[in-house]
Amino acid sequence: MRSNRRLRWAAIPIAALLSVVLAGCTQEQLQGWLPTEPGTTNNVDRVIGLWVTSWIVLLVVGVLTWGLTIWAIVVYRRRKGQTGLPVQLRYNMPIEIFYTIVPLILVLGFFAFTARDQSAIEAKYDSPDVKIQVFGKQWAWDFNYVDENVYSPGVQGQENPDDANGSLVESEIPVLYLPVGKKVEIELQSRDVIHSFWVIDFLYKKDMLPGKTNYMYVTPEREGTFSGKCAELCGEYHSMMLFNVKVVSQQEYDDYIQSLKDAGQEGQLGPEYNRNQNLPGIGTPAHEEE
Ligand SMILES: [Cu+2]
Repeated sequence: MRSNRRLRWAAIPIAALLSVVLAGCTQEQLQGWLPTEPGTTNNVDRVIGLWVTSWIVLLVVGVLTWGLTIWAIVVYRRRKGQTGLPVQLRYNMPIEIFYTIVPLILVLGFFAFTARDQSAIEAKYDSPDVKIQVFGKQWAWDFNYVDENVYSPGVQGQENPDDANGSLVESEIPVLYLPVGKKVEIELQSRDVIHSFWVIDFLYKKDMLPGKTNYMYVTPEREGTFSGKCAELCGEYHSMMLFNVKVVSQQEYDDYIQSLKDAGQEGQLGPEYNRNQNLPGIGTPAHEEE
């Protein structure tokens, strides 16, 4: 009974401490240090929710497990004068059922919530407002604005000569413009090897495979400039395969499209520029519609 009372007295300061700690959480901590802000796209909050909830569940399991481990070590430690093995416990059915059922529930739970969120994030837009086609290539990106029939070819990032840390010249990095609040379909293809299209703040990346077309569906909901990278080691200058996504108002988007037209960049950069095109035995990569 004495330890019970001691526990109760300990519970009050622990609860107080916990509420102070949680109340003092920064936004960064509340979103589990994910590199974005809530509401950046229609999918970001869902990803943050799954990530943070999973960590809370795992930490609770972890604290219980560490607690029981330490408790067993302390309470059942070898005392002065003890020899031989302590009493061995086997075939304890309640414990065996417990540690079979609980992990099963955890794994099924993580699977179910992941599958639910994944199918929501991957849901196809039947009538997207904007269609973009992206080609990954060693080591840059080509962007086609499909509806407006204009394109923006990317060149490899250029190292900043004034910076010993090897940063890239920001103005040379390929830029993809997207209008805010619009349903965007992004078609992903590769001209040579496997790349991966990763917009960091969107908390989403998808592989670009030669000869295979992938899609991502996203509605950007916050204006701003967001960093993108190739997320699949694709050769010597993989680290320079950067891009920026500018989420802008419809007006700015239209102005940008007009600037591409003014620059004469009408038409589309198609799969005919794929490097694997000319290898023996390889025909035109199938341009899959679905
Ligand atoms: Cu790459």
